[in-house]
Amino acid sequence: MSVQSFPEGFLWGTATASYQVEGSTRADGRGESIWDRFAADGHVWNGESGEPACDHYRRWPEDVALMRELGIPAYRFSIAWPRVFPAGSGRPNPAGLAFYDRLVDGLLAAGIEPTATLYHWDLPQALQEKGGWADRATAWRFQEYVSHVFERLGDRVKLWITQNEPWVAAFLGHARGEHAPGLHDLPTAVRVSHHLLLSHGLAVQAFRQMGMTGRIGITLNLHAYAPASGAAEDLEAMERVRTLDGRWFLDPLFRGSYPAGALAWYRDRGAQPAVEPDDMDLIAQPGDFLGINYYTRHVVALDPNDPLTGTRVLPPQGPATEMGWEVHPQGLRQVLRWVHAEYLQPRQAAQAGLSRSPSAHAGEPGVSGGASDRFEKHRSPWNNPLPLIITENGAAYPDRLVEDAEGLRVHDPERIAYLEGHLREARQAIEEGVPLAGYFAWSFMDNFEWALGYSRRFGLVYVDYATQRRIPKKSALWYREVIARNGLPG
Ligand code: NCW
Repeated sequence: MSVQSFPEGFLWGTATASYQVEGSTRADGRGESIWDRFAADGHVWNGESGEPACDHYRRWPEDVALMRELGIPAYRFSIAWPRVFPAGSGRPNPAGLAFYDRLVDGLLAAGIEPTATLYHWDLPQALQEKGGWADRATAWRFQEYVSHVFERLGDRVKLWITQNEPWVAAFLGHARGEHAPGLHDLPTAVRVSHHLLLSHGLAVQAFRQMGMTGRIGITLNLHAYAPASGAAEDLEAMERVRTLDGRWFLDPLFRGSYPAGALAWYRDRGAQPAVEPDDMDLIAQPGDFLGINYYTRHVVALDPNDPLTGTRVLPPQGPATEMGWEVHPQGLRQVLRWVHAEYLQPRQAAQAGLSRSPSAHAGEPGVSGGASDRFEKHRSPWNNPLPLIITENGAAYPDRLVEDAEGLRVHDPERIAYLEGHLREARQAIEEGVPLAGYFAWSFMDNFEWALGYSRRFGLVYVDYATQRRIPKKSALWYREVIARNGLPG
């Protein structure tokens, strides 16, 4: 059979996040998080919460064994800040970090590359009470927390993600009120977005100062866009929303400034980031990779009634997932190419023009980029100065458990088609010169889908919540083949 191969060294994985899978929200001294509070206040579908989720806190050995069986080379998990610092700062809780210590050792023993996200939305509630991410000081509390984590796990974790989807944390959490802490205040959301970026910069700074040998980057959620019509106003709406969502984070990270149009848009609405001297330099420090979560395309129309962006996203015309998100694999390639051309290439050109790079790791990736043996072995694509990694991509469908002659099964052809379509586009982007180094499917298993509770299943592995039994879906078996071949059937 012919195979459409991925580059040697391409990193295949699956992803989860602490609050979505762990459960045990009160075990071993864990503090309350903003999501515990948001759920307790009744903001989640059907009154659900992250308890017990997938009971991953206790069942992780079984989960790691299953990953191994499924041939998954890397596992992206997130660390719950309230386990490590129950009050957000001050005294660390040794039992909290001990959990991640065991998990990391268990993964390595199974030959699985641990990939840690430092913030996937579960802020300690104690810090929320002091202002949360709207308070600049939270970025420094984050730096203390992550420094402690680097100290303890940095000898074994070689791939780190600072912030997951800061747009979602800032705007869904503080302007749209759909996520914790459930605020409806645009000026707060804009302040928060700056402090999230600042916290990323402070984490990178600590990572470098501590001489860590892994790689660190941030993960953004990026959509593809199309205008609802050829009318100038829809084109303008599309560009505006691309700027408010994507460029709002990419420009500070890669160019050291917020986009002027977005600043003006927010200023007209009484909102602005509280930028202090040196903030932008901290934020723009080069990372070692950029993580991209891609799920869908937004077809955008002007909508003067929308107070936040003055636009709206049209309902999908074609196939959509159970999230109501349009299935648009071509958009993944568009996003990868766009980020590469608009942000990665200009930065590399600028760095090539400097006689000495300001960053210790930028010149000789794969050498000073410091990598585990797994990465060291491979020359490509990890030796690109700034590779991209798809840190999430996947789909929710209404999966049903069926019993046939072979036992319990979940047939999920739509998810397989979704993943295959997106992987074909990712591979095409690589052919076209995009330095894509890895792909993590969201998610390893069904889990707590935030405000939608357990009503959406993104997993490659089905979770029967009544028994906590795990049943690999057909898509998991399909993914195992893709990984084993390092490619798709031709
Ligand atoms: S909700 C969301 N997700 C899902 C979640 O399970 C995961 O933790 C996240 O990283 C799957 O991937 C991410 N993202 C929120 C996107 C919301 C888009 C809303 C657009 C409104 C205009």
